[in-house]
Amino acid sequence: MKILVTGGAGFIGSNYIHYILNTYNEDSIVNLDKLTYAGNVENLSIWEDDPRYTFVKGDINDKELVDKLVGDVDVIVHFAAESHVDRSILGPEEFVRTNVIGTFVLLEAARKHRNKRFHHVSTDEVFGSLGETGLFSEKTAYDPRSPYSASKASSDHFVCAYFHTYGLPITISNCSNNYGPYQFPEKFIPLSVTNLIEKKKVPLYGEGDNVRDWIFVEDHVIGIDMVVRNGSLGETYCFGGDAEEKNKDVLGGILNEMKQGKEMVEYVEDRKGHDFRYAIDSSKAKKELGWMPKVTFEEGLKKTVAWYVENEGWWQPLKKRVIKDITK
Ligand code: NAD
Ligand code: TDX
Repeated sequence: MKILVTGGAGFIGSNYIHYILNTYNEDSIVNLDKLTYAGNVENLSIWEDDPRYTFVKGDINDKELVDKLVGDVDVIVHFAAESHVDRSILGPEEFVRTNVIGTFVLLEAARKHRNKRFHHVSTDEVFGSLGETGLFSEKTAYDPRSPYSASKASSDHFVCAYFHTYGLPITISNCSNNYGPYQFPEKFIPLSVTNLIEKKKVPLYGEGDNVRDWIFVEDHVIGIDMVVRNGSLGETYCFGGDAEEKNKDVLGGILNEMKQGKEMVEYVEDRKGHDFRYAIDSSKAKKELGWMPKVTFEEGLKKTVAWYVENEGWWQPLKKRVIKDITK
């Protein structure tokens, strides 16, 4: 299979490319990435000389480039997006441009090239916010509440529309909060770990009572691969880690792992429109694809803390990039 990966220099895309190239000798990958602040081509430097891997620096909004690349592959696995909720609150425009229009550009190219197989990587945030009980599933109605989730919901709808209207062979996956190696240190877990390494306090929004369902990134990429190979066309699959945690307990676990005390927590103003709880019912993926999350939250958190401790040379320059970006 020749796969066009978009956004492969980001967190989940990098992990996906490592997994595919390590698992399947016969597959090759073209990685199209704009290298925004969140993209890091060095994540994949071990594949530079491998003939199965090609990197193309470019924008998914560049119609001519996208047309050329799509024409030359069997499958498109679409990760590229603006992905940080806080940034979408500060400036939503880029989220519309990349997440909505960029997805549309890719869909048009897939349609033009005689309906190329298209997998769209999406999020559980499109379903909105849960109260204390209940779970999101493939049947949950969309109810996005942040500019980020609204842009992802919009892209999901376009992908579905191309299946119903043009018969484009699509699948969609909606996943809960990922964590693990190569996650940009603006997201909660890597921000917490790297701040603590730097002996800085960790900002905890509101009372820290919001709940997320944490999935180790490798479990997510295995799920995506199963959908790409064996998923039913036109279908959505939800993936979650079966690991619901309050933010304050996640931070408690990190402090414990890093042998630091509660004085390192700084309670700060809450995020605007902060979704209270996300939790996923993955039974469809388990039943139809034989998928299961393998890494427990305790194991995954240990591995993640160890990875950031060992890879300071990876995240230090990225943290400087964020500070420059936000203060410019
Ligand atoms: P990320 O921010 O780490 O990476 C995004 C990548 O896309 C970067 O390499 C960036 O350079 C690239 N990109 C951005 N705009 C582009 C453009 N216009 N053209 C080409 N490349 C562009 O994001 P991530 O956390 O790896 O998320 C990947 C996908 O998974 C996103 O679609 C996101 O919505 C989805 N998702 C993420 C999570 C999560 O917890 N991180 C959970 C569920 C779904
Ligand atoms: O400094 C922080 N302090 C804090 O308390 C940050 C950055 C976050 N938080 C809270 C907000 C959330 O309740 O931690 C929780 C997780 O925050 P993020 O890491 O920003 O993730 P979230 O907003 O839940 O969205 C993530 O999961 C779904 C990804 O960023 C999305 O791309 C994905 O779609």
